Amino acid sequence: MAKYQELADTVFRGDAAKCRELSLKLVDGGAGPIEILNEGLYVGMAFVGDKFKSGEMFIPEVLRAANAMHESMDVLRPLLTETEEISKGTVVFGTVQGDLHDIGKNLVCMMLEGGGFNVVDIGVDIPAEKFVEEVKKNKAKVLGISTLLTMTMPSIDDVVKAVRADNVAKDVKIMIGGAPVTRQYADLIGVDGYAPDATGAVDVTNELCK
Ligand code: B12
Repeated sequence: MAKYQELADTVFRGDAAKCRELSLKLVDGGAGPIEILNEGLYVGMAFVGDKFKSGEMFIPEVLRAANAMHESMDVLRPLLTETEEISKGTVVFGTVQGDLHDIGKNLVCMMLEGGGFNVVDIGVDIPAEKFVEEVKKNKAKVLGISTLLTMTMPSIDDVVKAVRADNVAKDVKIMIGGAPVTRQYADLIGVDGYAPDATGAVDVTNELCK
C-alpha cells in the first residue's frame, strides 16, 4: 500500500532515525502494528534480500537495513497485544562447537527476522546438548546450524543426532549452512534444508514452516 512505501524505502536505505520517525507517524495516524510490519518493514527487507542476492547490495548495507528495521520494531513492539501473532514461527540459530565465526550467522538471523520469523540466536561455539535444550525451551519450528570450518562440519551431524534422539526436540525442522557446507552434505546427514546464503535461508525457512 502506498502509505507504507516510504517506510519500506527507508528500511532499504538503512536510515534508522527516519524509520523510527515514520513508524511513529504511521502509528499516530492510526495504522496498526501488524500492517506496518507486513506492508512496510517486511516489504523493505524483502527488497534488500533481492538486491543482496543479485549482488547489487553488500553486507554492510544489509546490516544497516536490518538495524533500521529494528529501530521501527522498537516502536511497534509495545503496541502488539499478546494475542497478535506477528511471527511466522521461532527459529533457533547457532554456530557449532569449536567454531567462532558469526558474521554469516548474524546476517542470516537478521534476514530471517526481516522475513517475519522470531529468531533466537544462541551464539557461537555451541555444544550439541545446548542446541537441543534451546529448541525445546523456545518451541522452535526450525533449527538453523552454521559452521565455517571444514574441521567442525562433523559437529553439525552431532547436533542433528542429538536433536533427533530427543523425544521432545526430534520433530524440529533442521536447516544447515556455512561456506564449506553443501547440498550433498545436507542430503548425506538427512537434514530438512540447506541454503548457500541468507536470502536462500529465508526461502527455505518459509518452505519448512508451511
Ligand atoms: C572473518 C573470518 C574470521 C574471523 C571471524 C570473525 C567473526 N566474528 O565471525 C576470525 C579472525 C575470528 C577467524 C578465525 C579463524 N578462521 Co576464519 N575466516 C574469516 C573469513 C575471512 C570471512 C568469513 C565471513 O564472515 N564471511 C562473510 C559471511 C557473510 O559469509 P559466510 O560466513 O559464509 O555466511 C554466509 C553463508 O555461508 C550462509 N550461511 C552461513 N551460516 C549459515 C547457516 C544456515 C543455516 C544457512 C542456511 C546459511 C548460512 O549465509 C551467510 C550469508 O550469506 C573466512 C574466509 C572467507 N572469505 O569466507 C575465513 C575462514 C572461514 N576462516 C578460516 C580459518 C581456518 C580460521 C581459523 C582456524 C584460523 C586460525 N588458524 O586461527 C580461525 C578459527 C577460529 C574458530 N575457532 O572459529 C578458513 C576456513 C577453512 C576451512 N574450510 O576450514 C577460512 C575459509 C579462510 C581460509 N581461506 O582459510 N576467521
